[in-house]
Amino acid sequence: METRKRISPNILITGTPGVGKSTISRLLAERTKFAWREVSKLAEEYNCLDEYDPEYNCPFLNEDKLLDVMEGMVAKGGNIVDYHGCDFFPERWFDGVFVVRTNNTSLYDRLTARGYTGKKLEDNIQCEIFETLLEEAQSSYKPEIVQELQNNTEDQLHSNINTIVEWIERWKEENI
Ligand code: DAT
Repeated sequence: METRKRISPNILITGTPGVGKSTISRLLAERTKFAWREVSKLAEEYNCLDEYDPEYNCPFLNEDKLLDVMEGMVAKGGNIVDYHGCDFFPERWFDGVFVVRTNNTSLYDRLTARGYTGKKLEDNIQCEIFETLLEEAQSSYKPEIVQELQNNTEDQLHSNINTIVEWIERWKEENI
């Protein structure tokens, strides 16, 4: 089947919890008028959560059901998809994948402020140290569409928004 070209790109914002995905997605959605798709919220809203995982104190995501829900949303482009995982989305959904990164001390402070403790805190810090999401993105999407964004400071936050806005403008010049 021939896939119809999108007139606006779909963007995936991924990374360890606490790196700043929602902050970036919210500001970017305000600037671009793209739709911000918070996968965790969509999963709750559309009942895509299965039984409880006692180890992490959170429910399992029913990925197939979520993908069915999201397929229609992403079809036309102009979406910012925000999630701490990226290997289960269809590769064809995304034109640009941005992996947000934060140094250990800042991430520790942000997650502690969020109330994370013990194993949940340690696992998320390890996830960032081992570049788990970066590797997941690099193994799931073409390398030329995957970009890392350091997001430790307010200055970096604003420059990251500008980087993505400029990327969107370039994509439009090259694709429509
Ligand atoms: P995520 O959606 O990846 O879990 P978030 O957007 O909720 O992360 O951000 C976690 C916290 O960090 C939140 O209190 C906002 C803050 N934050 C995000 N980006 C930042 C930045 N560049 N500089 C300082 N604080 C930032």
